[in-house]
Amino acid sequence: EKEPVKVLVTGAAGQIGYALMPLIARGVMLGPNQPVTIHMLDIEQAAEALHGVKMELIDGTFPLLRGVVATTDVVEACSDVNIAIMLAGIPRTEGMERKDVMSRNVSIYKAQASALEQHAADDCKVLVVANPANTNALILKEFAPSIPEKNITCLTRLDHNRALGQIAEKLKVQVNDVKNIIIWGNHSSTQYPDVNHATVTTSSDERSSGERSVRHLIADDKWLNTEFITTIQQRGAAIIKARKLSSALSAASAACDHMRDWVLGTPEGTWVSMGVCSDGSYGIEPGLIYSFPVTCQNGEWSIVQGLKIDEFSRVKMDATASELLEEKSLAYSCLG
Ligand code: NAX
Repeated sequence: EKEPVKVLVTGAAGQIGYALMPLIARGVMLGPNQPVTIHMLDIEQAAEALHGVKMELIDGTFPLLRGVVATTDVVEACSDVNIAIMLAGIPRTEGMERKDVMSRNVSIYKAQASALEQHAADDCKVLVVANPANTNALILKEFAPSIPEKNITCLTRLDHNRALGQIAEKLKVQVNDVKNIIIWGNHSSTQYPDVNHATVTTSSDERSSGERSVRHLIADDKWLNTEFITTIQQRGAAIIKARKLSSALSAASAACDHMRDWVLGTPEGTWVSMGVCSDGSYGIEPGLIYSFPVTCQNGEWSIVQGLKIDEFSRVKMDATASELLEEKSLAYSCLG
């Protein structure tokens, strides 16, 4: 039998953690034949709640779940983990300045960078979900220089999935038949959801089956260039408005999709969006954590090359890159 994979979930007593851990324990993230051990980390004030979640995981009698560690000790939490899902964060509450939110969050990532660097397994793959996701991942990368850059990513798969969902709804097709959307840039309202290369698999009884471009099928350029983009950019806010809580089940599901594709590979001919360290592709400043279209194979992602970028896209890709540069300098000024 396979050795269990150790998965760290930080901020595990929170909302996303509650939706995510049963998926991990059921094999949704790493496959139905892969045993797992879950390391849950949260802060002292959440210790009791964290213990409650541990009790529920035991009560879930998940066949793949070989152990649960619930701790407030970051060293114990990070020890030998192969995968780290970083949900820990402090939400922005009323009256809090953007700088305060940034400061409190990036400090967490600076501290946890060292713990991961010293105690995680050498090949540990890191997914930062907590906001500001790209900038938290950037700080983690910069303060954990011995972790290979390629092992540090942030979540934009939720935005990617939201975009697939909107196109499927518009065309009344199955979401599974839509692919190759791209989320460029920051997981924020400046992100650019790009459908220029997206396709829909069409199959019918009349011997005609194949891939048609989304631009061709949705002839309404105005909708694609305005309403579609803002719907995706504002989807998180729309969910908060409706639920009075931020996205959790969809975020947990997207985190599983991100890790599964990274570890087990993307299907032939399909790419996904991941926030990864820029190598300068598409003119994006090297070193920024920016969301690109990627394919994954043998546990490694690579940025899809050679896509044609029109003027409309260029402007939007640069705007979200500028925001990330500004966040980076704000983060450094907070860390002093
Ligand atoms: P919650 O506030 O429910 O949970 C966060 C948890 O982190 C809390 O239990 C808190 O005690 C814990 N925590 C705080 N500081 C910690 C520390 N230093 N060490 C360990 N644990 C610590 O938030 P939740 O709704 O679960 O969201 C988690 C994060 O994901 C938030 O930052 C949120 O903004 C972000 N999101 C990111 C998304 C993405 O697509 N990238 C989408 C969903 C979500 O909004």
